[in-house]
Amino acid sequence: MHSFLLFSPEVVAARNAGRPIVALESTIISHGMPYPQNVETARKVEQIIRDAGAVPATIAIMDGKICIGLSDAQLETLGTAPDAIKVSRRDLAYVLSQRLLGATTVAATMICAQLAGIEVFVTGGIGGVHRGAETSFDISADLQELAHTSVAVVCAGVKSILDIGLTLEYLETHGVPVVSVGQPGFPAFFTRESGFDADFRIDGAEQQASFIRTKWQLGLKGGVVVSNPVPQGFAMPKEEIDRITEQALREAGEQGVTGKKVTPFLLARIKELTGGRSLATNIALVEHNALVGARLAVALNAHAA
Ligand code: PSU
Ligand code: MN
Repeated sequence: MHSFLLFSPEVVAARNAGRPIVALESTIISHGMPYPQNVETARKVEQIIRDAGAVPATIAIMDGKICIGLSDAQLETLGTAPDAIKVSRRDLAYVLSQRLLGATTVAATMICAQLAGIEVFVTGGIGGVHRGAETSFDISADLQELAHTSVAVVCAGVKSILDIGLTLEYLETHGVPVVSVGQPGFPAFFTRESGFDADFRIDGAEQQASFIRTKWQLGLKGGVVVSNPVPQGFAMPKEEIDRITEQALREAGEQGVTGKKVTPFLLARIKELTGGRSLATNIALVEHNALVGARLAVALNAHAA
């Protein structure tokens, strides 16, 4: 086993017993939600996964180790630390070797999950091609990771802070299948529809598992996006989120926000501009993704590799 990995007792027991494990990212805790809702949500999501018959493994970088599964105290540290570093593929070796506190993005969590032998990962939204990427070159490393790293990522689509059409084009170019659950449409995080269809609608966990296992058995490395819309009743009004997104994007441009700061800036501004209402949507969709991800992990575990 990789010397950088440190498994929690719960995850060690799950591995020994061959039980299904679901990875969870930590940037959503450190940079995606305010305290204390971030820590409360992290715990709730872990419990939803347990109740559905799988074992949660929240991933973060601490004390020179890739921690696979965090204690309550570690979750609290991540949720309150002002200096947690957002870690994507580029940052991983730096934060590990310098023994800094790191919260993993979708890209970094996929890398760590693969190292740990975990096939399913649950998050809120993935990164993508930013609007104006033709001049900024701002394309999330999450997409390259999906191209190369064989982990299924359950999410609620991508936010309309991004160019959703270009994000789907990019995924197609790199051979990353985009599955939708319960509807043909690819969701847009706060809203159930983006105006684009996913590639394949597959509603059942068993059928999703069969598809994903077949892809990997064919030697087709790389991820699969399993997009699950926010539950009805928790979605935000489209006009409101469109208006607020435009404002947040304008402010990011005016303030010269670039690089890895762009996504956290936009997420925080949207939360402020919705008066915190976007947070309830965010929590509801992550919880629902946890259920879908746990069921998928259970089904994949039954389809031996
Ligand atoms: N999109 C969201 N919520 C998030 C993120 C993206 O709707 O919390 C986080 C995830 O950790 C994702 C990262 O992997 O932001 C992408 O950042 P960037 O765009 O800098 O690659
Ligand atoms: Mn970026």
